[in-house]
Amino acid sequence: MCFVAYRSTVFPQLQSKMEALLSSCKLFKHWPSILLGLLVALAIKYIKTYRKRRLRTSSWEQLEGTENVAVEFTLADSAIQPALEEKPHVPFVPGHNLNPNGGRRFYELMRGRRSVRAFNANIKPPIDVVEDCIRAAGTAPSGAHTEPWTFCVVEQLAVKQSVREIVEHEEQINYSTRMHAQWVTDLRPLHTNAVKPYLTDAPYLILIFKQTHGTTTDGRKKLHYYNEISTSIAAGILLCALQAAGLCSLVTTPLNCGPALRRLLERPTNEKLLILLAVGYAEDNCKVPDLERKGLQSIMVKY
Ligand code: IYR
Repeated sequence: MCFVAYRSTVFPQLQSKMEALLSSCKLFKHWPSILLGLLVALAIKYIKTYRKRRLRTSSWEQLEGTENVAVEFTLADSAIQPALEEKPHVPFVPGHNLNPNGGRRFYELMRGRRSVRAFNANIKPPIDVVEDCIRAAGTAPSGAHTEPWTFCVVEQLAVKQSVREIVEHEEQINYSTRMHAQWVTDLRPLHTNAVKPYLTDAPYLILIFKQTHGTTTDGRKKLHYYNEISTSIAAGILLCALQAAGLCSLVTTPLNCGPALRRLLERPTNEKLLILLAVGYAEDNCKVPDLERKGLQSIMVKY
């Protein structure tokens, strides 16, 4: 407005020309019909989308936002069957009565968990212990009980060496170009860098894959709802189980390494690497950062 007012005092002829142009403009003359047209177009679009949904013609992108696996579903409502067998529910068997000390004891156990980056390469925990921990992880809740996870346990040195090569190659690029200066600086107190001896020293590497979809018993694509959150919960339970078994671990999420590691382990394309864990015993004289954890008052809000 100010601009027009200023210009009008300077260029009165220009102002009158602009006014004539505006009053002759069809857009201004016919705005009620244009508005009506737009509303009709929007209504048609809405009806079309609604009908598409009714036919269950949807893709993973619509259902899962960022999870980029394209799976088309074109079944009419009547042909859709649940992926799980529809059976009568069974009585719930409570595991234990309330143990008032259970939470405190579990906290005492878990507060001792630290991310360990230096592993004892000479002492290997029994595989049965690792297997029990993975069994525990497999008890995690999952979207529609789809159990959308795969735990790859690597103990062969040659495979660990290949994992290390892939990760170190990418981490060189991550630290030098992909991670911004603030990120690299924030990691300085943790003493991390692109060199990862723990990938070959740790007796076990556990690569946790989320399955973006599965296959039904009759060979159809099976939707894996909330596969990332479900697999992350399973990974959390695995960390607790490893801690309970007296094992040390390191959670890593190697940036840009997923596809190469998936190919190395010959996993199918519906599996995406979520977390790589190094597992074993800490090296003698292992040091960890001097960190504090937030207290209850700053992580819990009561209503
Ligand atoms: N993935 C890199 C960098 C890294 C990132 C975060 I965030 C950490 O908490 C620790 C490390 C690495 O493993 O070195």
